[in-house]
Amino acid sequence: MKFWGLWFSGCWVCLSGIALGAEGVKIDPALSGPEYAQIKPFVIDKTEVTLGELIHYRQANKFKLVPDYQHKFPSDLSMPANLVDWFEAAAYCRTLGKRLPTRQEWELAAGVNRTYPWGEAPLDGTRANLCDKNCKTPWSLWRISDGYERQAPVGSYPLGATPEGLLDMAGNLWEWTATKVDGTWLAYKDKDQDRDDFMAEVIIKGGSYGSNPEQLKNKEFAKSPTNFQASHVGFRCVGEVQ
Ligand SMILES: [Ca+2]
Repeated sequence: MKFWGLWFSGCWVCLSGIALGAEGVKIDPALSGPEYAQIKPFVIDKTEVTLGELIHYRQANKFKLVPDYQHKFPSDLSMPANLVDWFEAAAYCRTLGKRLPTRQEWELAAGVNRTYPWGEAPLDGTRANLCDKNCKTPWSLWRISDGYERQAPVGSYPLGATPEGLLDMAGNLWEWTATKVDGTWLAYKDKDQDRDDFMAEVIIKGGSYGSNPEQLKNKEFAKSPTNFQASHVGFRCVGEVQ
């Protein structure tokens, strides 16, 4: 137990020094075209939520930390939070007065009029963390190195930013949305969640360190069961603008 205490006291030191995903970027949907004018402006986290932020949240909410916790996560607290199911991600956002983005909000933030978050320039190891030569799969891109086999610290690829400054919208981790595969919104209901919601599948966006370039395009998506905890799925939150 002493080890855990030491580790977490170190965590607080680290927390003061990492880029927090809570730093937000305002998106005005109307700027993307009149067809989006019905969507209200929103603020979206600049980065994926970090491991440090998730640990802070779990400590504050007295989550029971299992003994193998450390082994499931990398020790760098600026890494993106992962192994987080949809409900915990939504609860985290709720705690901050925010929520998970809808698919449409996420795509507006990534850019509906461009191929990648940064525009049309082809992918290389400076713009996103994807399945490069370090990835060691049959679809690895042997001519590209992004420097990481798996996750990278959030914000490691500034050349991959959107014009507004959003980072890792392509790659690093897939990101939860609040949109089910049938296109309807999945509401987070704290302790009164509908039983069917635990069996639902939602849209995830952006691709991950294990993805090919096609999956990192703004319009692409995948789907995931809400109760899935995966090392390649993380999240960021959005806040509504008053
Ligand atoms: Ca991402």
